[in-house]
Amino acid sequence: AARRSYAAVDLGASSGRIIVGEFDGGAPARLREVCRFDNTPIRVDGVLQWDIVALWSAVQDGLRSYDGELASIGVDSWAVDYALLDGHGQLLGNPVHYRDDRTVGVPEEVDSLVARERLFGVTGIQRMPINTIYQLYAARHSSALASARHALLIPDLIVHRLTGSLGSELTNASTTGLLDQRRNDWATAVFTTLGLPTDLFPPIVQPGSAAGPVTAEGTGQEGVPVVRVGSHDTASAVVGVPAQTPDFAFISCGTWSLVGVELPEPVRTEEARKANFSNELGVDGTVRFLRNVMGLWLLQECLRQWQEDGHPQDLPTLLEGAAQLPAGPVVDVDSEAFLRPGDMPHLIREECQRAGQPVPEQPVQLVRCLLDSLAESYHRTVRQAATLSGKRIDVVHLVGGGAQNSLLCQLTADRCELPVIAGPVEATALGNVLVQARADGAIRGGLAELRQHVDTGLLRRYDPRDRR
Ligand code: LFR
Repeated sequence: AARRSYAAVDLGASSGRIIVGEFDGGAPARLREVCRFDNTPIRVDGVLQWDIVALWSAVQDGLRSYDGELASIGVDSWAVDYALLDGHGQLLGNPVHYRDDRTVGVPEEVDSLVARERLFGVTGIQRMPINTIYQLYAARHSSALASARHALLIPDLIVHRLTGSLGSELTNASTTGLLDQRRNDWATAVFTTLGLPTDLFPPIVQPGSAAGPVTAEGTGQEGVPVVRVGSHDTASAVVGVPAQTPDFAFISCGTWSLVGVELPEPVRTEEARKANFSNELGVDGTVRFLRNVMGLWLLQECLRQWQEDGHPQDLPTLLEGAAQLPAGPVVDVDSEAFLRPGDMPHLIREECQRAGQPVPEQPVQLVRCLLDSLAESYHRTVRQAATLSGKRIDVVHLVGGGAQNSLLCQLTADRCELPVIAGPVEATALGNVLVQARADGAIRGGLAELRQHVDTGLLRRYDPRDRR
């Protein structure tokens, strides 16, 4: 068969990349990185925001630099954040970063308008200050919102810039806390109760559907079709999980760690709500029943702080050292204390102190502490996901950047007492191109078949070590 190439534009909280997946009829897909760029949030007038102009320019440059022929382009990105557009489709400023402190105390305010039980019963989403619902409520009196005609989630914004097409892709819309999962449509009653315009977000569109050809100048790809993929990066990452059995748990490990199981139906029970689980919608009508765990953010922020303090650390050296240490103190990584940018080493030490644990002083001890703490949270969440959903779990797939961290993978296998299959690192881009290739007719089948196109050469297995 002729070779077909699909570009995944994958924007993460700390970096973006464009990866081209090539299919020539046989498995597996071949991935080729076209470009990679930093995504560095900026603070303007005290507000933490995404530098959307820089991101868009990087996407344009990256697409233009690709010299082959593309069958289509798909875009995925992090969830919950949105950009505002006026009636002419012009951007009304940068999207605010979900870690900005405008959401402090907001979930509690919203509780008094919509009961938590009811909101979970409608939206199925874990209560986190970062959710779109809380961000929008915090912004309800802003002048930007007053002059806005549309709100677009980040990948939908990039698709709009590429094609001019307006839509809210389903998987990412499900993370907002504003989607009625019983109808897979916007929860208009919730918008109204919160005093938000009900037509702010464009209508829901399905992953796998066409968004139209590229019309944007400066991309060198005018006319190439844009396909809506699982535009929530986690939705695409889980498509890219190389599962060989339905009985798997996943950890999509980047800036965040999304830990859970794939189900045919949501679990919106009181127990699930109390355990703060989310039912995120996936490709092909699947549900990711998961919890957001704080993830490598803790490590990224420690490294940033040490750099800022004039004591830059070499990560490989730290990880080697941390592997030699015995297990030490463990903190609750999901504490809101860690959510926003700050002096992470200090915050972790404070948390240890509060919990009456030994305080990790050296960077290497801190790294060991946060990796043990992540592994502990992964273990707890995998176990809860199984209990709350009744699903059996034989293996844990750890995908994303964290799959490169062999100490984290091993500690996870040890704590979960399950084998961990680590990789692919670029599962998100892979899931993105798999959905495009299927829409194009180059590959066929359901998720189980798509997953056969993962290159097993990219995987590494970690077995749990005996605990003495
Ligand atoms: C991962 C992710 C998570 C989401 C968080 C914030 O990149 O998309 O799924 O909860 O970022 O958007």
